[in-house]
Amino acid sequence: MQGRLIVFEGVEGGGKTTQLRRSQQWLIESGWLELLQSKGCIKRLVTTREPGGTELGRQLRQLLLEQSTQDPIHDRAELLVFAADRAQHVDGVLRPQLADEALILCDRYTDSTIAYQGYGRGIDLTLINQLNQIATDNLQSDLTLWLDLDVATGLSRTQQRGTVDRIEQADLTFHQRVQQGFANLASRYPQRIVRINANQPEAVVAQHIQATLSEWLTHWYGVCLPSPP
Ligand code: Z5A
Repeated sequence: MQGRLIVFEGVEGGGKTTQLRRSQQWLIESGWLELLQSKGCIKRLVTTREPGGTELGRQLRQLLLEQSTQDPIHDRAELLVFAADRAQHVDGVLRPQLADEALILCDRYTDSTIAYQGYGRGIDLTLINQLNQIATDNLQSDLTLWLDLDVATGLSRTQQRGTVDRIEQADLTFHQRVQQGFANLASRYPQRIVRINANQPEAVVAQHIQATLSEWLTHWYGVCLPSPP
């Protein structure tokens, strides 16, 4: 059969990492993974992220997120480093895994570049779309879960962690433009982007994601979990 790429997107603190892990655990514990494997639909479940899904990417991630006051990264350089991380990730992880029938859960992908570097930094969107095409060789997500959270709530969550990275330090209006970017993308590409209301308790958000994943897995593979007795 065919591998699939599921991406988690949204502003910082939206719960992407939390929900990606919960989804991985749920796919295993609910029996979905076993069902999909036993029917020959997929071979394995893989989790990954951008930036930092490869060895090169881990080094690029460090450069992108650490704060250097002496030599700040300029906007176009930042865009190109994210693109380099993505090109390495697509060729080294995503395409080989999809070709080998993996179901992939990925923390951020191309929509982050449109939202952050396009809407946030103000770089031309046509240019970013071209660069995304080059970096991905036209590999799109099969499903993107947009965790839609109020920007101030997300930033206050990340500030509670104590450390704030270079991009998180940008002002509130930057993050509001990023949020608008995700909203515009969701209304432009409803066939692949599903909005998840992330302004809810973790377990409620997880239930919404699980319902969405069940629906899409059934649509892709023509199988569904038997209802509990
Ligand atoms: N970036 C870019 O600019 N361009 C690109 O092309 C790409 C990325 C690919 C990646 O850093 C940075 O790179 C990111 C975008 C930019 N910008 N920043 N900053 P990252 O991967 O380290 O950052 P992140 O993706 O924003 O992760 P995050 O800040 O950790 O957010 P999150 O993964 O969405 O949230 P979380 O870690 O799951 O949860 C955050 C906290 O909230 C944590 O304490 C949870 O326990 C708590 N939480 C989660 N859900 C809930 C609910 N429902 N209620 C209450 N509390 C919750």
